[in-house]
Amino acid sequence: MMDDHPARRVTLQRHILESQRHHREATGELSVLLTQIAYAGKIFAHALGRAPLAGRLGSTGGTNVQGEVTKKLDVFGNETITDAFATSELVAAVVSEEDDEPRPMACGPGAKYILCIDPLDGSSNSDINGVVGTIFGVYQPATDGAREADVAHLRSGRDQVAAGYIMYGPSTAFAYTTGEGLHGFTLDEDIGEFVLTHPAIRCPEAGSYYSANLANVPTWPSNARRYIEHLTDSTEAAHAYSLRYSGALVADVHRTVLEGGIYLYPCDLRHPDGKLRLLYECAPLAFVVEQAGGAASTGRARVLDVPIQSVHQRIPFVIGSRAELERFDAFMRSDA
Ligand code: FBP
Repeated sequence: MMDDHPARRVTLQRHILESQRHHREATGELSVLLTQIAYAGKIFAHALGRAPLAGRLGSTGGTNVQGEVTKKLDVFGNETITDAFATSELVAAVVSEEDDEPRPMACGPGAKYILCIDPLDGSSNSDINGVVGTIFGVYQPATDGAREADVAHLRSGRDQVAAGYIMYGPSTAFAYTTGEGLHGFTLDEDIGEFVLTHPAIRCPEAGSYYSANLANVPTWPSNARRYIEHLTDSTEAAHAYSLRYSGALVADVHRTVLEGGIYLYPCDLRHPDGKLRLLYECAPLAFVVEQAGGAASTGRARVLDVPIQSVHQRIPFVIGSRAELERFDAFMRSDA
């Protein structure tokens, strides 16, 4: 029940600063960094709402390093978030889905963070006024403290000190973790502030929704195919399941942390290593969902334990309620 006097509401900035107080060693840099991501998110939310009016729909005519058609909004989102850090001295480099290589940021010695972003998640939804999102992971690789952080020192998703997503839907949602639970905010456009609406989100232990591109099932590994057959076989499944697949990972994960269930993108014939990217899609969402009591797996390993080998590395990705993940992993271990 929200207290109606706006002054009493907990804004994102206040929430970040209050959690900073729990850390004597904190310098405030991470707090400013998170606030800066939220600021860029507000700018992007506004631009998304006006995109059809501002001629920002459609593609640029080019492709990105992934070989995907680049949308004008991919570029705008990427520039908006990267520009927010260009002169901040907070971030040594930005790794983005839209850039071939990490972008070094102007920074002084000791910039200890690497920001990894998927500026426009669900880009296939962007021209049809569908839900899209932004995903971010803040990594603090081991450094000797003298030099700034180096992408080459990133080891795994465990190097993250913060992660989250912004979902641009009927309302704009911001969810983040710094390792002290998952907290959700809603943009109050009247006052231009993200306000706490979903404190300490807990992902239900099990759920009735599953999300997957079923068109790929015929070329999934046989165990994963067996798992989906099990889910959709009412005589076998623990309970009835319904399919929900929005085309935007952020939206499917947001529903899953709030209502339970499972999202799957295993490897398949077109994506032999999986489709989704470890550094700026899978590892940030794995950190987020684990902080809400859920889990994330490749089918063989916990996503946060996967060693980082390249900035655009892809992995098979399954995420959601703990009981659903345990069941999926059991199928992947079994001799189907
Ligand atoms: P983008 O970041 O390029 O949008 O790619 C990720 C994504 O669009 C996810 O949001 C979504 O769940 C999935 O890929 C959809 O893939 P497919 O079209 O193969 O089902």
